[in-house]
Amino acid sequence: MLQIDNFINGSFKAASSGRRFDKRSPVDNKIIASIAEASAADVDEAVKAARAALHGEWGSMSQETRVGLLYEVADEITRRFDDFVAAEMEDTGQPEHVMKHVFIPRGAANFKVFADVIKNVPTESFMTDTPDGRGALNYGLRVPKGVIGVISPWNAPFLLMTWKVGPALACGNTVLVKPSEETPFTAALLGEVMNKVGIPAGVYNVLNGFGPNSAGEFITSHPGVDAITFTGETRTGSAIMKAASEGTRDVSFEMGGKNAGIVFADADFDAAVDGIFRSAFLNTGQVCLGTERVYVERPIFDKFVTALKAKAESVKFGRPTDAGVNYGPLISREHQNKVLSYYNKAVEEGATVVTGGGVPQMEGELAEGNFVQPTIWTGLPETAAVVKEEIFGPCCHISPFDTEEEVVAKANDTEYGLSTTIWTTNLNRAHRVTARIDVGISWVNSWFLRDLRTAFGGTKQSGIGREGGVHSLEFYTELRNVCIKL
Ligand code: NAD
Ligand code: 6OD
Repeated sequence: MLQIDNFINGSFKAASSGRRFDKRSPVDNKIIASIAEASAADVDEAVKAARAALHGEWGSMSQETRVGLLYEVADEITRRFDDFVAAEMEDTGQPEHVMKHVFIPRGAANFKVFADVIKNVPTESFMTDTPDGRGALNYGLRVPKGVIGVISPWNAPFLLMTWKVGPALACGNTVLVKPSEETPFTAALLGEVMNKVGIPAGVYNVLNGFGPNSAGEFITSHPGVDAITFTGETRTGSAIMKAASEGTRDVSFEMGGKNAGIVFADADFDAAVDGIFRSAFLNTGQVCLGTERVYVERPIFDKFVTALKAKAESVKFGRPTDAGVNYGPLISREHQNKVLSYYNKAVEEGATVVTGGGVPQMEGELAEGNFVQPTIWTGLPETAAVVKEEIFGPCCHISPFDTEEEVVAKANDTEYGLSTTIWTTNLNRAHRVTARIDVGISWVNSWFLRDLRTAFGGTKQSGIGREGGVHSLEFYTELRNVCIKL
């Protein structure tokens, strides 16, 4: 069976405690790997290695050499594309096309884009008048923040982990990565890539394990970790923020959402159905930007519900490697139970189940997998649990609306503020509505269309700070002002 060890100071190592945990396949729940669970001593060793790298070859490397190495990381990921696709597919159970077209290419792009950003974004400078007439030159200097703790989730493991590691390294930091316990494969593969291209030992470290009283907490509470970047659930963010308050360390948080999709009657109907189908059901609904609340203008409501139902019923479940399969399972049995409990709650709350609501009939070993049906509900009030709480599964509630005022109020009636997707052909309306919805990311006639130079993040309980483009530099560097009296 596959053994995955921690990656510390450029070497793969079993845990100093000898502890390991099992990794199960989402498609049949068989144990497919044994993972080393990092101890507090392992985390301490990684922090020391990361600090030494900052004071060693990595810290003194020219920017040109550093960004050149990051380009090589991206190229090596591309050379080993099939290995990364296979690893991520095994880990998540998601179909090959999602891996090949979104998750793995984005992982490689995350290294190149931020190498370009750090090379090309200037800092400010001011000439300052002084009473003696000689003046002073002020200029900004970006310096690395230090050792960064990167805590990642399981839903798009490689994309989300490299989205933080790419800019952190481009800015000259070193990292301790804690992949989700559910998806440790690609973080380990990236260790091989780092060694292959010659990233110095200690720059990239991977510590596997869980959250509380395990690698996650050991990293976030270690005083040698200078800042923490986290993607995951909002309540985990609260725990990490408490840990980061010791030593007043900086945090960047990308967290949960309960995002609204809004379809106006003037929308391109087919494009809107396709768009909402993707936003509600891609990756088996396990996308933070996903749309679990859909609002459709009344004149097209019935037609829209019928069209989305037909698409939801057309998916083909199975192993990602089987021909024709385009739909995968949820990540774990625990998550399947959570999603199914919401499916039951929707019925108890009086929902009309348009489609789905249960587990698909699977044959043989796949009957043990974490599959659930894409599910659509109508008829619930805005106060219903499945309309209010993040489920993180392949499901959405669809309600009709009559006015712009009404739909904006409904979209904003949530403790979250991550993203929205709006479908209309009226440009004035598009500008008006996006300006009024309280989220970090607004898509119009699209969803999850990403330009990595743009700001990414959430308002309210969906996040703290922004990453992407120059915004990543704000978090991953300290901006030092130098004032020289002339
Ligand atoms: P999670 O919060 O359970 O776990 C995320 C990571 O935090 C894991 O590595 C976990 O081991 C670690 N962790 C858990 N408790 C910890 C603690 N006390 N201290 C330190 N580390 C700890 O989230 P998940 O279930 O892996 O991911 C799903 C969630 O992530 C959803 O809520 C989703 O909306 C959110 N998400 C947000 C974004 C975004 O960009 N806003 C992107 C993807 C996922
Ligand atoms: O595209 C990204 O950069 C990003 N962070 C996506 C998040 C997806 C959430 O599941």
